[in-house]
Amino acid sequence: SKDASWPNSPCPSPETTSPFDATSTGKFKQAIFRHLTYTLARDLHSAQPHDWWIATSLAVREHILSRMISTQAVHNRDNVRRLYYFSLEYLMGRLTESNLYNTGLYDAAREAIKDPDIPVDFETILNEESDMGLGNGGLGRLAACFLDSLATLDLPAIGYGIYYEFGLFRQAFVNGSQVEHPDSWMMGGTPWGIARPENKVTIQIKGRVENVFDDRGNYRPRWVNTDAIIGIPHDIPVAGYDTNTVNFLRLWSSQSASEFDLAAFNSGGYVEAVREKAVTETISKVLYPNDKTENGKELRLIQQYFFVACSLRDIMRRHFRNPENSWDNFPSKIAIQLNDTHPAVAIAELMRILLDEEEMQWEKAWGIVTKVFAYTNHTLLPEALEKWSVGLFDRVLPRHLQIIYAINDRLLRLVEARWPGDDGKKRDCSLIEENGGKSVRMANLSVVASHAVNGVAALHTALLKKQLFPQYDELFPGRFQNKTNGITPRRWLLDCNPRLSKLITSTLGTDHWACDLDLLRGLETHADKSEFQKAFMEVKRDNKNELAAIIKADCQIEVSPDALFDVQIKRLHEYKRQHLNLLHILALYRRILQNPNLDIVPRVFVFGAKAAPGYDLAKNIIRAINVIGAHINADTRIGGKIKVAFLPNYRVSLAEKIIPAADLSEQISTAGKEASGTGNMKLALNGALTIGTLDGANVEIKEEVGDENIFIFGMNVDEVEALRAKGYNPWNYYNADEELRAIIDWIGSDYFTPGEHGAFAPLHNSLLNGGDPFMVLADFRAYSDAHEKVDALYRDKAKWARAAILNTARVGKFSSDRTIREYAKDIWSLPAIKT
Ligand code: B1N
Repeated sequence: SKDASWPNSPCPSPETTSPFDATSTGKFKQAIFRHLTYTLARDLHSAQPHDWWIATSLAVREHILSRMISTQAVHNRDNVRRLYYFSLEYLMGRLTESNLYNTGLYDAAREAIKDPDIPVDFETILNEESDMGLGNGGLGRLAACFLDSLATLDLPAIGYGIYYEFGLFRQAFVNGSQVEHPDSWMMGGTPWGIARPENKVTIQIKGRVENVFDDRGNYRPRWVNTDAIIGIPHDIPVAGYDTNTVNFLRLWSSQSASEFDLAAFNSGGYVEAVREKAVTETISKVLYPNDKTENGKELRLIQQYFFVACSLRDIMRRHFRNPENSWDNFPSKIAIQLNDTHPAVAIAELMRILLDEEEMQWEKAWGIVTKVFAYTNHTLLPEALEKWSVGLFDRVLPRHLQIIYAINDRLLRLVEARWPGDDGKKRDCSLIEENGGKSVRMANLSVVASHAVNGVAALHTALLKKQLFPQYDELFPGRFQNKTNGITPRRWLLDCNPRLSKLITSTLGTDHWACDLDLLRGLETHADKSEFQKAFMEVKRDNKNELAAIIKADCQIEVSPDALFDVQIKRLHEYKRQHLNLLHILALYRRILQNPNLDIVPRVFVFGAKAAPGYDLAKNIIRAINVIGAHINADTRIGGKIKVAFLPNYRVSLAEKIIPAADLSEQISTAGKEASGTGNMKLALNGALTIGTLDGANVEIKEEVGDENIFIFGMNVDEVEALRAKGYNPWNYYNADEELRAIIDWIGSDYFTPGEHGAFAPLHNSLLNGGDPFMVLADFRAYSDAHEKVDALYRDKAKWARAAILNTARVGKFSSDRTIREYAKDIWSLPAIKT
């Protein structure tokens, strides 16, 4: 199968190209000092902790790069089929530690850092790294877990996205309110991003379409008067765990193409020209911080188009530089996965290239497009389904809008053939929404142009077919499928919880569980042994002590590891119902005040959550938790039985500290609203029990861990729908439940904010007069009852330990390795390539 004429042959082996053998402590140490001197120009006296971090990172990086070069050489030489993952978000977290683990160099590095000439310890060095926070939440973190699994499974894959100069904002609290600060994660340089100016591409935007016909009467539109934008790729290597495969993530930064606009320069417009340049460069400046909230901003559409247009050019360059390749084998070499609709404009861009530049016939072009693209839907929430007003779309991408109309014409003809005269079906299927000013429905475009569409958990996929797209499920039978999300067991157990990892490895007698997570089932037989229970809970206690120190440092709150750590960590959103958690905290607080001898298990309520900067109600909920929490923490009457700690600036690296220390995992969304959730999987894997609704992947977690090892409460999807149909009125619950009424009145009073009237009026109002859209009141009593069961089980140390162990033992299904194997087999037809 090897093509000797291909220039990269023969492939050099890593052993011959690696500049040094970093596997020994001595060699690793040499590399650190070499980089300190010759890359950073520092000596031992001037080196700062940040320099030691860069030098350490560069020492692992050279090891990884030699493997990246050989992996890519084999992929190119053998002209392999590749998966291209298109995502506007990658929530990578820190890279140095995970790269050390994945390459097996962790111990060598830790030993090397013990050198007396290095004045900082290993942990301090690793803590120097800023999170690479180029995502909002679950969707962006899923992309990062997928990259880890793709490389680990030796699958040829490249991620494409934007090299945002500013990732998700840093969060601080001022008087309990969220304040946003820019996340300048690149400041001081990052050793993991490798600029590739030689692979820059130029793309076009805006302008207008001239309707021209060629001499045979064929429509040959010309897209003219466009603005040019240059994209510069930056590659982040992605090393698989325990394998030589190194893939990469290619992120684009924007540059102005008009740098040498001599006309402007000569006419005295120099400053204008440079200002214009700055505007173009804003495209890759900042990640939009809106998790599922409408934006519809022009810059966002430009970001989307910019990165997919650059990426398609890059894919074409790679394909056509092999003389054996042509458009005919393009779909057999290339699979593109759309991470939600954010990159869906790629569909129109590939059609434009094929029709206008390659002058291909429509049917052939459409055949290529539908073979290449597949689409993952991540939400059913109507406010998160992307729609672009036709006017805006026309201004930014006039030719693409024409093509979308042309796709729609053919689609509506298909619909007419299938359901003659049915205007309702046409309205449902159309790519254009006609109500309230025309707009383009990106999800409809994505379904129509993809050969496979998937939801991210079984329940979500069922609802996708039954509620969101029943018309397409009928029109395109078999197109919809489920791919339940997963998490990488490397970052989310092996790296973040070394104590538990060590215990698992010594118990199972193998460390292979990190790439075959079903092996954790081997722990089931130990779940009843008191020795093992003791060891497991000792690990948990040590992790809780570590988190307690962070809570002390970041929140100035003293907490005890004897308390039950009750954790809710996720974006702040009404549907996730952090306010339901708050109602329960207030109920407990009130019960203790009314009965100071009340015998409850002491609890620490831990929160981590960022609110979208423009989402006022979410910000009000943050303030309420902080202010009410501070009041409770300061109340000496309750003897420290409950504490509330809202950790600021929740992010991947903080999650890695919280998750190993959690006893209870809050997954309490209104049934039908959370597509999957992935934090639920991370917490269960680390031995936390879930209190949750039958929503998203909670349903499947329950199936795996067993009914006795999870606390399910509240309405299911059918009950939510039935109640909504019958007419939901929160006042009925308010009036019928004395305790609920008291705590809601309490929130509505100024008790917690003396001198400040109506501080929590937005929250209070949303629960009552606002109609309580996420049915918090309807689920309150069931939630409170479930917490009593939690309390009872926690008192029985052996029973709790058993349940916690069985959670860890039984969630192997939720490895992203399993998820990626399913995508590779059912959607991508992607074989592994060992290099
Ligand atoms: O995607 C995750 C799921 O586990 C979560 O349940 C789901 O809420 C999350 C617009 C989104 N869905 N939609 C988004 C993010 C950013 C944005 O601008 C929507 N995120 C999810 C992984 O499947």
